[in-house]
Amino acid sequence: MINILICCTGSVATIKLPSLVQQLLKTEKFKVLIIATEHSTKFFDKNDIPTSVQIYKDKDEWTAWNKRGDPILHIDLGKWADILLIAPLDANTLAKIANGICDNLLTSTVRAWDISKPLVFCPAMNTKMYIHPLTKEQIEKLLSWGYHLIPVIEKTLVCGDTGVGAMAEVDTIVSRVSDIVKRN
Ligand code: PCO
Repeated sequence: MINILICCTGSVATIKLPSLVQQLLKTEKFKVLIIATEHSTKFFDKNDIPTSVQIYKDKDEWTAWNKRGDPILHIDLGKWADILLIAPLDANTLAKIANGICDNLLTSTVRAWDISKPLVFCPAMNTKMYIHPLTKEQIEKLLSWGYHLIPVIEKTLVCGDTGVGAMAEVDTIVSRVSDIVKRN
């Protein structure tokens, strides 16, 4: 089995999280854990995620540690995972990762990631944010570290705008992730 750690952020594309988890489990290749940022929890109902899949949030980092020797969650989750999948990666977290900021459980786990293991990211954001030159600059930085990009697609977004910025389809993500683990 391959341990996959899904990290989701505050993009509306997090509504696809239950379907992403379901499709990954269906392949019978993956054990799944989730890190959800505070804002991402607005976009899914934890009852739509199988109970076998634990969901970690920021507060878990601080309840897990009281004294020397206690688990340090962002390190332990990184050690557990064979592959890290950030889906969706919103503009804010993309900017944080590109600049080394680690101010929550998700970004701390990414900051401590062993880059010899695969990290896959699926951006999702409004078209105006996506076409801003900052996005390209930051994505290129992640690519220069060997991280794998699953590009955005063009469609009518939840806000009504039509353009680039939507997260790749779940089927595309699952098949790319399967290819990447086969190669590693
Ligand atoms: C923020 N927009 C986003 C764009 C991400 N949107 C998407 C798609 C989904 C529905 O097909 C939500 C997956 O529209 O990826 O965060 C303001 S419009």
